[in-house]
Amino acid sequence: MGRFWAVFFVASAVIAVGLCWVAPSYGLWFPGTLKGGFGAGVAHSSIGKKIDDLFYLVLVIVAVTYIGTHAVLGYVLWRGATIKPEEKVLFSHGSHSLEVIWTIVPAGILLYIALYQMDVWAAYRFKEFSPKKAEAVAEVTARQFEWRIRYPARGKTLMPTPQPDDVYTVNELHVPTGRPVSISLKTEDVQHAFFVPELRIKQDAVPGLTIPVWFDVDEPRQYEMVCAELCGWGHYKMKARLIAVSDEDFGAWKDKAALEQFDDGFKKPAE
Ligand SMILES: [Cu+2]
Repeated sequence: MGRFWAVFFVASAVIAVGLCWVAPSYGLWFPGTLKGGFGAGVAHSSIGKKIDDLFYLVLVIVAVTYIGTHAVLGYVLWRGATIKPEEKVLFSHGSHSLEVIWTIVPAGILLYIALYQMDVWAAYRFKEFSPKKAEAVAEVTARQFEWRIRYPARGKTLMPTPQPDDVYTVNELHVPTGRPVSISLKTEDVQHAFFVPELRIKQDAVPGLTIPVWFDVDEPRQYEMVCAELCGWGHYKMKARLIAVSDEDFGAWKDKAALEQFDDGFKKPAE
């Protein structure tokens, strides 16, 4: 039976690494465009790519540790299972130097990760380090159970309070691609979380706060936008779309949306 467990623990490590290796080609990895091969599910924002790099760094460290510990575990189990009756068994009360090593090494690794990720964290979360020219494109207000979005009219800047010529959408956030933009995230009731998996952008919406969230989108297409905070019975319904389009299309969409919104049914919109 001892041999079984020795093989089991070594095999589990090999299978886990193998699964991680092939998962991207089957789309069982990060959410993103499925192109097959390694790198499937690439992030579609610049900060998302940096977050993925951090993920891979941690994954490699964890994988090496995991394989190492399982190899040692397998070896010890195998030796125990195959020991001959005449062989002497070694009794040990622990090793002080080993204890010191496996305390200092993980502490060093943790410290390294903590320092290494600081730039990404700062660029993602701190206003001073986020792109200065990120245009405030919309105010996104979460409520049970939908997203209400308010945009300034074309050529105007987003004001903290609603303006008469603002444009509104529900569950559809339109943004231009290729440049940093920001949204003002709010909630009308409980705590929600704004999450666009393919951009790796996630931010809680906290009652009483207006939180700026910046990102850029590299490819014009539709992305899934969901609520990532269990916010009530209809949480599952807070599935929306982030529609990224080129700069010209964004302006044109806004004009069209404004015309439709302010159409009073009497005067036809100008051709
Ligand atoms: Cu929600």
